[in-house]
Amino acid sequence: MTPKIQKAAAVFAILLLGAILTPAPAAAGPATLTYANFPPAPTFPCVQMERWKTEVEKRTDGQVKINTFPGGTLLGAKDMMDGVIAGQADIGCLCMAYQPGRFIVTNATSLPLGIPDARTGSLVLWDLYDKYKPAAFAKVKVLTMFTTAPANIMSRTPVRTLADIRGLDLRASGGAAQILKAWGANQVGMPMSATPEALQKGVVQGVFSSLEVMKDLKFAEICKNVTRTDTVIYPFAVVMNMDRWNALPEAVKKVMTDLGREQAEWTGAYMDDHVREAVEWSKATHGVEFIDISPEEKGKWDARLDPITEAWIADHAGEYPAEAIVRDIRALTGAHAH
Ligand code: DTR
Repeated sequence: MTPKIQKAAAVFAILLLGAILTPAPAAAGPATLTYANFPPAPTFPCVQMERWKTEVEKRTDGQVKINTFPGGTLLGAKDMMDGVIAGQADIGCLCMAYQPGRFIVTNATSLPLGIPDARTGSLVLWDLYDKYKPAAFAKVKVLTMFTTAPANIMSRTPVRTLADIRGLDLRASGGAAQILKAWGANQVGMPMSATPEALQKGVVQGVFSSLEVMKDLKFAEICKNVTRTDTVIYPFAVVMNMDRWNALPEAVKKVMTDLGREQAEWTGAYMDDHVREAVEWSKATHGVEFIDISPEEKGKWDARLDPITEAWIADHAGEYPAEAIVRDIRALTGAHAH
C-alpha cells in the first residue's frame, strides 16, 4: 500500500467507526403548534379551528400536533395579528372587522354588496385574497379565510322601521358598524367576546351580527326580537407565524396549503347550516319573534346604504385599485352563489 492509499484507508476506517458509534438521530417528534382564538369554544370560529386541527393532524400522519386555545386564553381579539407576528401564538384566528383600517382589501367584503350567505362569502373572500395578496398579510402565512352569514338585528325591543332603530344602542364592528350608523342607530363597537356581558348589563340593547350567536352565546335569552336585514358579512382570517411556517416540513406545508380553500368552504357551509338551526332553536326554545321588514320600508333602509360603497371607493382609490376590488367582489359573488 502506498502511503497515500494507507492514509485514505485510515480516514475511511475512522469515518466508518464514527458512523457505527454515532447513535441514529432520534426520530423527530411531531412539531407542536399553538393555535389561539378569541371567542368561547362553542362559537363557529372555534368549531372551524377544531375541524382544521383534526384534518391537519390526520392528513400529516402525526407529523404535527396542534394545541388549541379558545376563549382568548392565549391571545385576545385585537392582539391576534400582532401576537402571531411576534410568535406569542403560532397560529391565530382574527376577525378583520375589529381592525377596519388595517385590512382594507379584505374588509371590502363587508361593504353592502349583497353577499347572500357564508359559503359564498367565504369563497369570495378567499379568491379576493388570492388575487390581491394584500400587503397587510406580508408578515404571516395565511392558512384560510372565511366569513359569517349576513348580519341581522337581534334586540330587546322590536325593530320594524327606521324610527324604531333611531338612537338604539346596538353593537357592531367594522363594515357593519357603518351600516348601523347609516340607519341611525347608536353604534357601539366591541369584539364579540365582550358582547355577552355588555348585553347582560344593558350597555347595549342589541347586536348586529350573524344569527348563530342567538344559540351559541345564548343571546336568545335576552334578545327576543330579530329583524331580518341580511345585510353584510364579517370577514375572518387564520394566520401563522412566518418563522414557524418556514420551519415546517414541505409535506406538512403542502397539507396546510391545500386545505386553505377547502376549509373556507367548509366553514361557510357549517355557518349557514348552523344559522338555520339557531333560528329554529330560538323560536322553539325562547319564543323569539322574527320580523320581516315590509318591502316599502326596506326600500328606505337600502337607500341609506347606497352611498357607502361609492364613498369607500372614493376614500381608497388613491392607494388601492378600489373600483376593481368592488367589481371583483360583485363578480365573485355571482360566480359562487348558488
Ligand atoms: N359578526 C362578527 C363576527 C362573529 C359572528 N359570530 C361570531 C361568533 C364569535 C366571534 C365572532 C363572531 C361579530 O359580530 O363580531
